Amino acid sequence: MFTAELDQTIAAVASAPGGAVRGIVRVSGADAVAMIAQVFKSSETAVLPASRIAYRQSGTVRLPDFPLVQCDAWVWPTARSYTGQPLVELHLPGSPPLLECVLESFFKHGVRPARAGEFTLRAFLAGRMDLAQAEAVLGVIDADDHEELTTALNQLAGGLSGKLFQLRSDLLELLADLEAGLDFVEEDIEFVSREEVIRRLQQGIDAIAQLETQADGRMLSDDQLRVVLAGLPNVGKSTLFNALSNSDDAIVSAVAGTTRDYLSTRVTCGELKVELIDTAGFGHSETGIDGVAQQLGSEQVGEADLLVWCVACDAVEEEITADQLAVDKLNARHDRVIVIKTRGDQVEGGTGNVGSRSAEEALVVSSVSGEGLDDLRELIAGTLSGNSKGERQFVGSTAARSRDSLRRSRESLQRASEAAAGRFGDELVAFETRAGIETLGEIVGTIYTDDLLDQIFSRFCIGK
Ligand SMILES: Nc1nc2c(ncn2[C@@H]2O[C@H](COP(=O)(O)OP(=O)(O)OP(=O)(O)O)[C@@H](O)[C@H]2O)c(=O)[nH]1
Ligand SMILES: [Mg+2]
Repeated sequence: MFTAELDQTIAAVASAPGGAVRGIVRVSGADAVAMIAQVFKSSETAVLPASRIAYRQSGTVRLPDFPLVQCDAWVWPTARSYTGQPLVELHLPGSPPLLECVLESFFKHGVRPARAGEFTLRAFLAGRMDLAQAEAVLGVIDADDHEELTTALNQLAGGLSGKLFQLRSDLLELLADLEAGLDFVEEDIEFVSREEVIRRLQQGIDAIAQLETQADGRMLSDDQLRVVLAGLPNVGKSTLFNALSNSDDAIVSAVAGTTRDYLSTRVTCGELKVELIDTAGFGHSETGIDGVAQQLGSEQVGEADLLVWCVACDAVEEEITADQLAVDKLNARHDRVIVIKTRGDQVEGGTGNVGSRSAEEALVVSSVSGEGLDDLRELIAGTLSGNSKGERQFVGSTAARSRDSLRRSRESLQRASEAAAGRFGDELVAFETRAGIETLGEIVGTIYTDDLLDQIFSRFCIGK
């Protein structure tokens, strides 16, 4: 669908929708410069050499139903532009009807409306940027905090692409050595020893595994992670919910069974944004002890990415027994449960008399004094991100798309390594290595399909 239409000249409003001080109309394609002449008249007399890479001219725009409008034209007359083809931007007062009218006059002269992401798609197809960088353009536009913006800008600058490029070129070198050996198989010349092949494959596998971890971490922060506060009635879950979210949304009272439904809010734990959920105390529904089982199977518990089980430091004997029963059941169903001790200020030294096994080493927090709250945030972030610190490499969409490619590439290299270790023929080792390299190529777009391009660029807005 895409590649055939590259010779068509396209145009769109490239500035944000709605009124603004400045508005931009962008035109790209072989006829871009000629098209501008239809509406724009430069007020400058000097004739610019056609060889210029880029220039700006001030002038006016003439439109049927408008008085003359002041306008600057930014012109990239050669392939050395964002899109890799002649490109012009008209910078005008940002009035939507004016911008529409300029566009209309282009469309009348045979220019086609640009599709979502089509300017960046052209940049990719012209080799001006790779796929990971193209996605980073979207990452920059969509970033909603400083960290996301930094990640996207790094990816746009080629941080991730550079790593992948290095990885691919190391593997290509290995492949060349393997294939050279295949050519001389009769002469029994070994260009690279088996040990060396295995070592270099392992380097590749390790590098990919590292990228996979980063892509996984990135996915975690993109999908809202659900952290559920659970525990017996009256242990201080709602108070903790309020303390962590700096709010007083949840109703708190000394009467056990205060929270009947659940509440949720977004909080930041370390580097992660999570959805924090306050639930009703276990075993306090009208159904008595059956309530524990019911709540274990509840939606909130079932869909939790992490359960923070709260035990009060000042719990009494029978509460401790009930707590141990409930937490054992929970542990049997969930692999992500952390136990904490609440109401830490209620007992001397803060450690409390909680006798249950699961709480022995537990973090002590107090929503009243604020003790342990920062540690709890860190503990939540650490548990959810598998303690994978380290800088972010991926914008979310690239991470989502790359995970599968990274995994398949690593598996191919693993098979290559097993073949090398198992004294299979070099052909097989070379075959799997080549497959691994090709799969890696999907991430930067050395290899792509129209479907993949459609999927990526249709998420852009028109004009980008
Ligand atoms: N001293 C002290 N009291 C606390 C703390 N956290 C909660 N409380 C008190 O403990 C009681 C119960 O608190 P809630 O937050 O309602 O407990 P809950 O676990 O949500 O209770 P249910 O919704 O009934 O299951 C209230 O009287 C709170 O004021 C704390 O850190 N220190
Ligand atoms: Mg509550």
